Amino acid sequence: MGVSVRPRYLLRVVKLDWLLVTVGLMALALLVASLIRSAPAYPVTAFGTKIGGLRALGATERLVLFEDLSTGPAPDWSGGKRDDTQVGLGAIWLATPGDAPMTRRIALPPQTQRSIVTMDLIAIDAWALERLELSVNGAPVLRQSFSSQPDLIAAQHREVLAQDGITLRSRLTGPQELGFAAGPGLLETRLSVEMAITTTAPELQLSITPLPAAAGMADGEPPRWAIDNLVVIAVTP
Ligand SMILES: [Ca+2]
Repeated sequence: MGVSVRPRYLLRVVKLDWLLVTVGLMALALLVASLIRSAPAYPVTAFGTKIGGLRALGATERLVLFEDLSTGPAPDWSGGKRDDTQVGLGAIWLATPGDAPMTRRIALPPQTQRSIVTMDLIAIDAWALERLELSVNGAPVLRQSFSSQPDLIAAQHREVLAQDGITLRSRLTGPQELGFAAGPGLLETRLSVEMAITTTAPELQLSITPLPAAAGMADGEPPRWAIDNLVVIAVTP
């Protein structure tokens, strides 16, 4: 009896191993395929070249600023403070108070013809469609309302204000709990902005101004927000 059971058992073990090998190979093939797909050739857009999601500098491009706030001196925004108390958010530049605008002048290298600016604006905790307005050289280019309250998420609105010489695109990520207070409606939403700005001016002025909700809803305490990952690239001849 034992002799007749043993081969069947062995056969089953061999079958199981092949199944594992096959699944493993399929997983490897899928991984390789996804790696190949996510490593594009060199797409050149108004916002520069990205390779595998990372920004690559061309021969005529110079990195003016790269601020993830994890190291380096405090940036000279007109207000705010560095905050690294929230693991999920990492180091950010937190607006204080939340209803005060923040402005900054950034010197550009001589002969700059175009600058490319990327940054994240982060709406923290309780937003009820209040807005952040981004301005370049004094002209508003983008207004975005935020909320992580389930009944208001769909009403978040992006308003792009066309300005000569400025190409802009933005993307909302979240809401997602990243820090500060946790609870329903207290999640964080990240607005990633990319701008290509045609400019021969010696400096670039960026402003972020908090605005009330467009619908004129009663406002309580101004909601918290932050800036992160500011990158400025200058394009010269
Ligand atoms: Ca939160």
